[in-house]
Amino acid sequence: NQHKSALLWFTGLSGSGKSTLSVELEKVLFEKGIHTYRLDGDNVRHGLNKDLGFSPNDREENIRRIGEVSKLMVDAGLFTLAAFISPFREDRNRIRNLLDDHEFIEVYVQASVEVCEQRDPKGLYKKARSGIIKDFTGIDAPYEEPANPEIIIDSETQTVHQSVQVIVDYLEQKQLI
Ligand code: GGZ
Repeated sequence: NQHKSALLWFTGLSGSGKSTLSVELEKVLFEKGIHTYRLDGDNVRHGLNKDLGFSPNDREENIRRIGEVSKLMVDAGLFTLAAFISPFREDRNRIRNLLDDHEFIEVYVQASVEVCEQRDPKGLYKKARSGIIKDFTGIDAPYEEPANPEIIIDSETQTVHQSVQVIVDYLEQKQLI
């Protein structure tokens, strides 16, 4: 199966659906015989980046390291899926500049704070509201929307299945898969 390697970068608020979407997309890519690797908080913040918290500096360093690792993975020929809040536009653009044109695909998983807070799958918004967690993105820490993402997913109204299809269509149209 011929495919180019690329980095799909999912950005959005906690609870917007980044991880879910990347997991489901990975299944579809696997079925197509595409070699993928998925990076998210669960396999990065507990290992490589376990020294980092959620201050602006630590988030910047978190994203910087993940960008460098992602570049290595793309160089190794992997279709890499990275799902991180990555709240700062400049940090995301730095990763874009690390990669060749067409290798970096920014996927903005869009859902309002209100909707994410209603979902609150891990109860983190509740903790942020009550002050148990400080510097929580969307509550008392900023999120900068992408200015020109390759793909925008409306996770408030689209199903996961529909959203995966939007991404697959994009990749096929760009002849990346
Ligand atoms: C935002 C936090 C925070 C704070 C813990 N702010 O929904 P989750 O739980 O599973 O995903 C969130 C994850 C964010 O880690 P990232 O590495 O993606 O963040 S960043 O790109 O900004 O570096 C959330 C949990 O960690 N979490 N504290 N204060 N999210």
